[in-house]
Amino acid sequence: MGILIKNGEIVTASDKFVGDVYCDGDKIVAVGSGLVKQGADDVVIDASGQLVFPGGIDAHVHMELPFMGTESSDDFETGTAAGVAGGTTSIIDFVIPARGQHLLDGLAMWKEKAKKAVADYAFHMAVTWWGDRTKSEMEQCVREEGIPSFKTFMAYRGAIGVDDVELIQVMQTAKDLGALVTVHAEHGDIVVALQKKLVAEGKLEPKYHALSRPAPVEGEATNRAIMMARMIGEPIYIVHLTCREALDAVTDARRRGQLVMAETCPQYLILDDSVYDKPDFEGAAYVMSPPIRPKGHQEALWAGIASGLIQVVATDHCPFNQVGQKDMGRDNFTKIPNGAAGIENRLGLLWTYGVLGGHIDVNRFVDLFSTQPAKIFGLYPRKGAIVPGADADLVVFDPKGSSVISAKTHHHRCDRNIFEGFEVKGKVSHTIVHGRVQYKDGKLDVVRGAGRYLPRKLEAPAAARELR
Ligand code: DUC
Ligand code: ZN
Ligand code: ZN
Ligand code: ZN
Repeated sequence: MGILIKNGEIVTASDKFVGDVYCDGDKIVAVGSGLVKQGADDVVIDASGQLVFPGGIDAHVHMELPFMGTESSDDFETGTAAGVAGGTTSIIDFVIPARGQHLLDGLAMWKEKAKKAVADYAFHMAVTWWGDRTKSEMEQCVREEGIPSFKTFMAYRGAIGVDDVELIQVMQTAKDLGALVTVHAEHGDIVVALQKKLVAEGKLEPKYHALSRPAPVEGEATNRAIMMARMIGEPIYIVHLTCREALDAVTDARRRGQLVMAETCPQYLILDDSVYDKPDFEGAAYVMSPPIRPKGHQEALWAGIASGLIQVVATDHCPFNQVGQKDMGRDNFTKIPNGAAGIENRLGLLWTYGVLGGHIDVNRFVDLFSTQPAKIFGLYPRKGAIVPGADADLVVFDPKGSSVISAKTHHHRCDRNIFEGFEVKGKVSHTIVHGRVQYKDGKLDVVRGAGRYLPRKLEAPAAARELR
């Protein structure tokens, strides 16, 4: 059975034209005009007046992550389903072994959890400590498991965070393997010191979370990670960049010709730190790391996108319920699990605030949402492209109409939405995954376990070189 999408405006990272897409089985087989049905039972979608995008790739999510004494509330099934409802058809989750746990033992756990995904998934491997076997296990990740990207945390010292010596070892090993290192850049020791000081002063409410990790904490760590990568001669990818200080470090690196890539997330582009002033512990919903920044940083991030310093908009989807999870920190902000839901809303927010807000054009929208993550992380052109041979993962988007984001109607398994009440323009009319319509007119039709693991390979991080 095939799917024929007729007369849509097909938008890729580089093109925009009215045409048809024909999918057979789980692949795109033809893109052109005047395409006709091949089989009697083919599904035909009239996309006139609508846009057709490659399915979104969220390169930064955490499904059922054991973290801060609890576990993120979306599992691989509910989280990928929420993604499909929001036009995201592939995720890259992070295997995060506990300190002392071997990488491959962590990977085995994540493989088991991910079996219920409804859409395709890949893994980054976090190196959370350095042991005798780390080097050979990193090699096995790259050569046998299809995991050529590693994650390090400069924050969360004492738990999953690494020190500078460990970070250098990861970078050197990744360089030898042709792999890419991604970094959560916050100065972990300073965060701990600031937390202690605030707690000692009796400053315990959610708003102090933000004051315990101010922008210079991120700027310093971003610059330090970039300098270490420069010493080693290894590219680096900064996850969830949130502030001017960190952008400045990226700007300097790029001026030197250093290959530094950066990602940000909708919450850092759209929200400001006034969210932490909400009464009744509601500020806890916005406790994530790095925190939401003061007014001003948002425009700087949009400018960073416009000038090409930032390549990817992901979500850091890591939901925790207000009731039963966030409230563990009711008396102490340092105990509030860090993270929020976002995978379902990435498209609508990036469209509304990015494209309609005049910051990016439609091609750049597709690039940030799908094509760059595919290129940087070794999924292109199987993902992130509308070409014959690519996976039949597509979004048909109706730019007319609008909706209001709410925890009452979202598909995230979470009792809060940090964009509650925000109006987004347009709507996903169809999400096609593996050549099957899995979301249509507001209804999901997904299959638990239908998602496939995506082994990846980097062409000597050169795929990432095409910086714009
Ligand atoms: N930040 C979060 O807010 N949650 C998960 C991990 C992280 O780095
Ligand atoms: Zn092991
Ligand atoms: Zn992080
Ligand atoms: Zn994260």
